[in-house]
Amino acid sequence: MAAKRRSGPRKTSIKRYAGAAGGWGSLVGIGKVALGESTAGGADLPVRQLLRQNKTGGFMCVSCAWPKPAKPRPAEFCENGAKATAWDLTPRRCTPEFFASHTVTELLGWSDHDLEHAGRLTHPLRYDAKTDTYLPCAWRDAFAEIGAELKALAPTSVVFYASGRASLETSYMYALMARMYGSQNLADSSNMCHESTSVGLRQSIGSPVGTVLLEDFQATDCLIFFGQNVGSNSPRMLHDLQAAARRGVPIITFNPLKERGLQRFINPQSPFQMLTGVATAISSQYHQVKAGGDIAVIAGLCKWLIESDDAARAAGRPAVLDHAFIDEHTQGFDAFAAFCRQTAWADIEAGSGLARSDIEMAAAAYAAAKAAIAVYGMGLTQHRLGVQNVHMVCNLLLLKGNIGRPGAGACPVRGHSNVQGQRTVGITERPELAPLDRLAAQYGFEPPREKGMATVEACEGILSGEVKGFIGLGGNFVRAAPDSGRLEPAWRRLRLTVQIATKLNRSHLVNGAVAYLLPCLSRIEADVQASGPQTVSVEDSISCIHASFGERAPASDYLLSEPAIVAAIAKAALPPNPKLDWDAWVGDYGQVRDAIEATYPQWFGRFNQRFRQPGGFYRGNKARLRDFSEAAGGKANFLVPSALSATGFADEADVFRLMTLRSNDQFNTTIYGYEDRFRGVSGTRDVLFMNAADRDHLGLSEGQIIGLCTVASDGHDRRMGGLRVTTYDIPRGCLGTYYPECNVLMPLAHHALESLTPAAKAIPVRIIT
Ligand SMILES: Nc1nc2c(c(=O)[nH]1)N[C@H]1C(S)=C(S)[C@@H](COP(=O)(O)OP(=O)(O)OC[C@H]3O[C@@H](n4cnc5c(=O)[nH]c(N)nc54)[C@H](O)[C@@H]3O)O[C@H]1N2
Ligand SMILES: Nc1nc2c(c(=O)[nH]1)N[C@H]1C(S)=C(S)[C@@H](COP(=O)(O)OP(=O)(O)OC[C@H]3O[C@@H](n4cnc5c(=O)[nH]c(N)nc54)[C@H](O)[C@@H]3O)O[C@H]1N2
Ligand SMILES: [Mo]
Repeated sequence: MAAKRRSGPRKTSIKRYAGAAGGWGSLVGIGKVALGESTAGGADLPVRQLLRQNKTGGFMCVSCAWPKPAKPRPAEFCENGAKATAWDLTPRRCTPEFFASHTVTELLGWSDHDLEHAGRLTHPLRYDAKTDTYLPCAWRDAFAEIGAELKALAPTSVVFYASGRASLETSYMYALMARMYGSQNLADSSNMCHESTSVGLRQSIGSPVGTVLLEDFQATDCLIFFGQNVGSNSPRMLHDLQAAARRGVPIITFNPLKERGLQRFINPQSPFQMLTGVATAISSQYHQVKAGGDIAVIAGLCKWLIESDDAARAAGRPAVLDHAFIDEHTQGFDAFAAFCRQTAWADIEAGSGLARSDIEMAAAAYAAAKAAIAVYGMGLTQHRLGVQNVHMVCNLLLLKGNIGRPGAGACPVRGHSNVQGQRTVGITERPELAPLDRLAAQYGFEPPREKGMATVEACEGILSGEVKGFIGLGGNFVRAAPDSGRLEPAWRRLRLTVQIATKLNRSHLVNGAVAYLLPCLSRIEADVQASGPQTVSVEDSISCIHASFGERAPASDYLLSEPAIVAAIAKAALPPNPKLDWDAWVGDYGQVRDAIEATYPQWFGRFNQRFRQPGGFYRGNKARLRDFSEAAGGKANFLVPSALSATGFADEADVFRLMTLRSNDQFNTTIYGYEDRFRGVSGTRDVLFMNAADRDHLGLSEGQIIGLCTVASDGHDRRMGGLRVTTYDIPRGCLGTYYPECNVLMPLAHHALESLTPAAKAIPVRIIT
């Protein structure tokens, strides 16, 4: 199943990287992608576009969702944001001639990198089984056939997937179209990502999203990081961390790997740092917790806080916990405190892989801080007990009243640039999370009321045959989802696959009987409609909503905007509706924003007037105001975990916890290149990071090529080979390799309880030689 590489051999090297995050290395990294892209067609480096990135009046970066400050730096982009821009603005084109000379079967042998490297898609395409190629078609014919196919299918058998990049306007239209059609199967990339946050944070504090703003990073006294790789995945945050570190704020990191961005940073915008090479140390404490060990760690932190508080109060010293907050705003404290007191340090040490003294040191730093922020990412959410990981973060914050005051709060770092916003405007399979009554009144239709399919359920439906049609608004579903080895053959039994995309990827090649590939504008490009040039909007990781204006000439004259494509499919599949004029919406996205405002007046008041404001407008958050009325029982909840290990499987001899990782040279399934500079890996992605003691115990040698097989009892054989043993500073019993190549190993059923987030950070595997 692993795709072969088409591009020529690369020089492979694995060595320790001594540099800091940022610095000259980041400029070289930008240069490689930007030059690589521009030399293809002789175009200029996209410098003008980079200087418009994340600025008022400019466009919002298509890479991560980290907030865009009201007062941007001269260059408000990072290495990876610049790569994402260069990747979209490439002069390479993936034309009908390209498809005429490569069959789909041949392209299935190409790597993820080579497929996207073919350039921007230029024409609408329809799969032709006779020639096994994609052939160009007219937009009109494409929409007519898609509409007819959708009409013939049962609405509940069609999945409407969205990857988190599409704008608020497009996402609102897309969700509305799906519901008017009769499907609540609004699966989203966030199902594979921060769904554990959406579920867990809501249960703990009543808010599905984080509670901090950028200004809190300036006011905080302590930052705790769990499982988020800032240097690769949200590098602009390094500026906020650097400022905090310089103020002497303790930054305490829990991560199995020593990630470079969490260790030290050279600000590329500081001439002093660039010339002297003097880096800012980021983490003041770095604890290499075992994968899946965070519940144990946080139980230890809380145990120390609670027992220190007991002792302090008994001795008449000031309390360690914020009792006033706990009494007024929370429930469940006694049960949680009892759990922490009962949990033995030996179990905490065994579960976390850390020494008691290290956990105590972290707890003492947290206890001393007046205000603390907990930052976290996939290292917490992508576990069998991922939702409980999130509960534990909240428990820790609640003990000291660290929610709803300056410098304090929960900060889940979102992935795709508008993934949080897509949920805000209705992309959800859960009926209780969408304002269905309001939609019914606004548009005069009866929306589906039953729960739809999230990503994992969509995969189950594809495997069982229940799902017959799939529309993808961006993304690379087959590659990003678990169990890709089982999914791919099942996928081919689909009747209809429609992919709205900017670049070619593997999901487009594993097609249904009737298959369309519909190319769209990138957000960086000019989008001119009947009323003139259009602006779209996105919501960042801290719930601020920004305007994004593209001005670059489109990659091809045949491209349509995402709203135009969604509207055309809606018109073809749905009966006319006197209350909704899709053409008027496409002609003027301001009208879509008015419609969003009408559906969500609590967040989007005066949307069109406010959305160009520098720094975006904040749509508010009740938990931030210490209003926990939306949590069960109307108060913030201390929640007791069901186990100390988040992995969901018992430890067994020679069974490892496999973490699936991102390199510094990829955005999810988009592989820019083969340089994971921070981890010292160059020229290859086929590596298996492992501890030297584990390597020796198994009698393996550095560089040896081995394979992995998944430990599962469902009768499916999941294995991959060709991985190079790479000795690494990683806790014993843990392994690391790159996603998405390894997704063949991830069983569909191995997902977080309740949130169904695939448990990609601890897959039980054995090494095979
Ligand atoms: N350049 C770039 N930027 C991106 C992306 C990208 O691929 N490339 N992807 C975007 C998307 S969609 C997302 S969701 C985010 C993802 O960004 P992150 O949330 O940073 O996700 P990952 O890189 O998957 O891994 C997170 C970290 O978790 C650690 N980890 C693994 N297991 C555990 C554990 O059990 N406990 C703890 N404490 N740590 C653990 C890993 O070592 C790693 O450092 O980034 C977004 N931004
Ligand atoms: N093993 C493992 N699996 C994982 C993860 C992991 O850590 N480990 N992470 C999970 C996470 S956090 C996520 S978010 C998912 C990601 O899953 P997806 O969001 O489905 O995947 P991406 O790789 O982000 O999608 C890339 C494709 O999007 C298309 N695209 C890019 N820009 C645009 C645009 O502007 N418009 C449109 N219409 N299309 C565009 C391009 O065709 C490109 O090929 O993967 C998940 N899978
Ligand atoms: Mo994500």
